[in-house]
Amino acid sequence: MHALLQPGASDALLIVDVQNDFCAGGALEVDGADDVIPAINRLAGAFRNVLLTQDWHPANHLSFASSHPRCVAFDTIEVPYGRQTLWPDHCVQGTRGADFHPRLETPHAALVLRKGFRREIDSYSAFFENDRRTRTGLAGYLRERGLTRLFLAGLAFDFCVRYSSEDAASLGFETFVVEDACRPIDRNGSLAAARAGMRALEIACISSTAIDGG
Ligand code: VGL
Ligand code: ZN
Repeated sequence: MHALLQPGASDALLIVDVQNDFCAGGALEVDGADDVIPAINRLAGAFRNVLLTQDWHPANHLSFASSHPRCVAFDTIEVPYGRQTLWPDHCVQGTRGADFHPRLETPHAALVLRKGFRREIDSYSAFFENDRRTRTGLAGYLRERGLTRLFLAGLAFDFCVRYSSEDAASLGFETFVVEDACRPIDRNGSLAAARAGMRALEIACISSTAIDGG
């Protein structure tokens, strides 16, 4: 029997993009997304420090296939910072699709970090935008608050959770991904690539049952 992880004062739960557009009936629906909400709510109850990310795009965002006349969703194109997957319009600022799922229960969340709000840069990671240079400020926030261990859950496992966890680990945070509280998009090998990328950085993929109260 392993000892349960005990969330403490220097631990934070980062809940990634649990928004209507990634959930059932949403514009970029992730299979099974709604099924993780009870686990995320339980986890949130076990942490004193809960932070949320919110994908938050302007209507004509560069990551939208609709912004590129000859492209369709899930194409990849070259943009000034490298390759970018194109998505259906999703999480448009101020729309219902960008709202958090109504069954997400995180009244004690301390921070909502919005990302992807610059028209010309997408942002999967909660730390660096897709140009890999523009910082969101999250590392400074965590350090200033003395939060050294980060647990991630949410959507999608192979995009925003993956890149957030990889950046967290690279920046020196002790990083855990609560895999049963995530769901992947799983397109064009993205799930296998995510597992390999996370393994290379020795990111611990754990079950919520390994967390006391989770
Ligand atoms: C995401 C694709 C586009 C995510 C956000 O939250 O994983 N994926 N925007
Ligand atoms: Zn997005």
